[in-house]
Amino acid sequence: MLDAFSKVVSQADARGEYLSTAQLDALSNIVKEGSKRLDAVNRITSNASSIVANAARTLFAEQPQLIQPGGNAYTNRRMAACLRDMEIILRYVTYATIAGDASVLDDRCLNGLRETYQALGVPGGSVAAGVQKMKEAAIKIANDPAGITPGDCSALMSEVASYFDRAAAAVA
Ligand code: PEB
Repeated sequence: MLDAFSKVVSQADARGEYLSTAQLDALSNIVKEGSKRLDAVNRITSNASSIVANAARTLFAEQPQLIQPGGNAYTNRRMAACLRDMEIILRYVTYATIAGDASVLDDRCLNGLRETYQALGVPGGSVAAGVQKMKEAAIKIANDPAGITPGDCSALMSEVASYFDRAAAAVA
């Protein structure tokens, strides 16, 4: 598991080089813009259960076969497993966001997930659709200008979006 800093260190060390000016500038920017990152993660984390519940509700409204007999969220056990999976994915997206690097998401959540779903018969495309719904809700909450010092969060929001997209692409 790497963060934005250890990633650069490990890349430079692999080449036996000092950090480049471009690398230092990028890290400097992460420090300078750090409060935005902390605020975004804090907002997503504090709204995690509603992000998951609303995304699941919309997913089941769009794909009602999932909650009908034979569906992958039919029975309380499968429904609980589904909500838990969405919660796990959201949690790893918040870890990647605070780390500024996708490796924690890749290594601890997405690695082998597609194969797991294939083995279980869980439709990966439906999981991906649920992840996209969480993305929309999380960005809306994190990017809300209300009650916060105004600033440009577009780069951070596209970074957050990229972690959700990465999770969706890993299972779709
Ligand atoms: C991944 N999910 C399930 C299982 C595992 C995961 C390992 C099998 C064991 C179990 O049931 O607990 N676990 C999960 C994860 C990590 C992990 C992401 C990462 C670290 O350790 N059903 C649907 C939707 C979708 C869904 C499409 C969006 O209709 C998910 C939610 N996951 C789902 C279901 C099961 C499951 C298990 C239904 C249970 C499948 C079954 O037992 O029939």
